[in-house]
Amino acid sequence: MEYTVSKKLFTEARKYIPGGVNSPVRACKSVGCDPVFITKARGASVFDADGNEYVDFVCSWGPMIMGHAHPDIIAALHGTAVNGTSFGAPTPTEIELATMVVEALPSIEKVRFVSSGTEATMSAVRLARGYTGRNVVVKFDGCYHGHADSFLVKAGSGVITLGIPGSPGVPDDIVKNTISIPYNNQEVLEKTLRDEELDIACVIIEPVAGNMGCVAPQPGFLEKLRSLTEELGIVLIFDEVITGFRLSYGGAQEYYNIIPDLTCLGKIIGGGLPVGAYGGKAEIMDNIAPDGPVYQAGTLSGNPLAMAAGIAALKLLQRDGFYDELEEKAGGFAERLQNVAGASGIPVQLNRVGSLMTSFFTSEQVTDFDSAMKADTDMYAKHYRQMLSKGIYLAPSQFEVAFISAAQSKNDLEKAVKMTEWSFKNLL
Ligand code: HOZ
Repeated sequence: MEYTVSKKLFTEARKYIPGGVNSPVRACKSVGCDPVFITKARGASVFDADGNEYVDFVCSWGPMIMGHAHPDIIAALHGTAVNGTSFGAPTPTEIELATMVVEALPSIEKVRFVSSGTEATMSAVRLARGYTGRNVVVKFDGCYHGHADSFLVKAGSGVITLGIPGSPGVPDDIVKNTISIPYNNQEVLEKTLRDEELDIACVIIEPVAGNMGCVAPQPGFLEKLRSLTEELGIVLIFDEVITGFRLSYGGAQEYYNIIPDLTCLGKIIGGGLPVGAYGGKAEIMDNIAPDGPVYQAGTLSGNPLAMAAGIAALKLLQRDGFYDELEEKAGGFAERLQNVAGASGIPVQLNRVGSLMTSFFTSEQVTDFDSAMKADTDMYAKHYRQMLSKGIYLAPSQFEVAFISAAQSKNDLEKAVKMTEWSFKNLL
């Protein structure tokens, strides 16, 4: 494949944009190549500036669960845009989307829209602090909740991918209010939460970790977390930016039947447009301004284009059997990949929950940050480049997730299996 135009664009981008990108992982540093610049996407495919076509397993980091440029979402956008694109004022469509979100997510009685997942998690933590009058946030090593100050302690996604130490730029006073503990470790969890001196306001978790690669909660872990937080009056926040409307229509909380106090959602509720939301028990949500004293605001919050795309997207996800079909497709695909790995002799741990999966290049099970870090990232980098060269677009990091979408056809997945087989043969 030729990447001449993308290479030129990257040189140009680096003159004006730090690192040539607007979000670090996509610079492809950890996979040892330059990024391809995407110019178009349709269904399961993305196309780069050189005209190369790829089967897309990034899916805009999750929200393109229906594939790209779905006609219903595009029609909703056209229909809305002609009447104006931003008012900074209430609109009827935000009530419609809010109602859909409240009806879908078991934990949400009231919801506030924002413009990104980062804004959602940042605001949810502020709310939990305001509600409890306490300061400390507990998170889990390798989980990523966006780039707000409180979360950049032992964070996943680009922070692990680029091996960034600590949190330069984040004041010590903020870091000392964040405690990061191992995922899936009930003993440390209980000891930490029961420590009365810690003044814990909330625990925030990705109920399925998706930013150290895909790591499932072990049986009993989320249950333990819920019962302890309930007993101790600590606000439990589920960061469902990846899992919301993806594992099931009601997200991970419906999938595992664990109801948090607050939930954060991201771009999937905007059909891929810049949207986030946080919601939960009315008793907690009523503390947000203007009803309560906890401040949070935004001109683009509830933006009409994002609301219209979100309503169209969620309507598509309401189709009977949608999530069962996605599960079957993802399960079949994972099984094929597992067989390919087995036959190749390459050490691979394939972690999958629903339509989220990661192939870790390691012989040990991956259940937390430390075991994820044992993966051979050089091998992943080579695999990434080989797959790209054969038209398969994977996440440019070992510590992200591959997303299965409704748009990927049997042929698309078959192609990915064949190319994986070829790539594994050429890895050693
Ligand atoms: N942190 C995102 C993945 N979990 C990557 C965002 C992006 O580069 O768009």
